[in-house]
Amino acid sequence: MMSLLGDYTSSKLSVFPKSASSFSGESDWVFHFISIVCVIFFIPIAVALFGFAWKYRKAKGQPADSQVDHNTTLELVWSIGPSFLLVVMFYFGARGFLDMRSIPEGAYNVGVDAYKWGWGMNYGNGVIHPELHVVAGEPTKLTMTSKDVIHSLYIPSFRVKKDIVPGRFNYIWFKAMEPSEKVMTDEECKQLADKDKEENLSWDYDARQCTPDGYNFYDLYCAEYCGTNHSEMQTVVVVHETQAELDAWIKKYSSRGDEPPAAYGAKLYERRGCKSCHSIDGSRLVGPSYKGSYGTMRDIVGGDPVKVDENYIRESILNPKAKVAVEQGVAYQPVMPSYKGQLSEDDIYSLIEFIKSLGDASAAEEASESPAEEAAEMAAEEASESPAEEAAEMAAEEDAEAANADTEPVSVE
Ligand code: HEC
Ligand SMILES: [Cu+2]
Repeated sequence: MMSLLGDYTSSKLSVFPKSASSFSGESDWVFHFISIVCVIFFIPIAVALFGFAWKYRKAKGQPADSQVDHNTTLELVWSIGPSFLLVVMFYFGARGFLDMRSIPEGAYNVGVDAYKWGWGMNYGNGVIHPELHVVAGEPTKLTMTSKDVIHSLYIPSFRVKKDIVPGRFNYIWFKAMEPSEKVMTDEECKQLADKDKEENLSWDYDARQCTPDGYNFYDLYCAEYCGTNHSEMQTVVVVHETQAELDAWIKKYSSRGDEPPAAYGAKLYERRGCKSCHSIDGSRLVGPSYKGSYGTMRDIVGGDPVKVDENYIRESILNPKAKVAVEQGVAYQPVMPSYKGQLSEDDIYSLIEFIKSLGDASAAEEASESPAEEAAEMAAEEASESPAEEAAEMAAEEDAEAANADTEPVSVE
């Protein structure tokens, strides 16, 4: 898990992180203007308050009498004078606000899925990654929704923040001005990543101050500080110099390529947030550990135990509420979000292979089955399902989901 602060402040005098979007100039200016006006008024008012209290105090025991008097000129001056200042504040505040609210046509769109406890940035074509990658000088629009509770996306350097509410889309836009620098070569990154792999660690953004692709970055936080781990929902924004560079980055993550499925599954496990709820060392987190689970019998709520096999894992990923796991007599909270439409069949296959690679209780009995036989079996299974059947199934599932959504209150955990 990343910990705090990659952003450097713009200067030793400033408390703000570096200003890096088209909003930050005006936002900082208005903030400083209002703060300075407040201080300019506060000091003389406070001095006069204490001064007069001292000057007109009475000795102990003397009865109080009213000093109220009226001076029309004075009252007009101190009412109308400051109201001009308020109008100036409102004008600049409203101008900045409207600018943030009017999303330019043709902005580059990235989908944002917030969940307990992480982010999935959706670049289309099944490419979903926890890091936010955008292009410098181009408007970017974020289309944001939550899978569970209310989250809040906050990019301090860009001066943008907005709540993300389950069951609806919220939008923000920004124009990043300064590209991230490539501070580590691919070679260096690879060496570090290999070392991490040996030691079973994940990439330490904070210590290295760069992403696994070698870029320095801006911080992205969840600012909904009201539940267990929102404060750990930290990720990074990388600003590419050109669209071509961004496209190349997206392509790199677009599919498994010729990587072995289990190794790719391990990456998805980190990238797609399974890691925040499932351990691979046997410890019980929000969900069951994957370690040695494959091929064992799993108790479920309101049904006979089921075998942890390909179909059960696939169903658990696409429709987690269908069978809710029980371990040592204690049922898990059914909080896993559905990944339906979010993972390709190959992704799911890779995740299954990854879970298998963490210990396979059925390895011995299945050893006799050749890979070819297995593939044939899977193809046959898929073929047997007609499109009509599938559609009916999906409709039924959606109904069930809708029913769930109705009964589940929106909680800000
Ligand atoms: C918010 C936490 C959370 C996230 C994120 C999450 N899961 Fe789960 N998962 C759970 C919980 C809780 C259960 C047990 C309850 C249930 O069966 O629905 C579960 C159950 C499972 C099971 C059944 C395991 C068993 O041994 O019975 C599988 C397989 C699984 N998840 C896979 C995944 C994969 C793959 C991902 C990432 C793509 C993922 N989960 C992401 C919480 C999560
Ligand atoms: Cu959050």
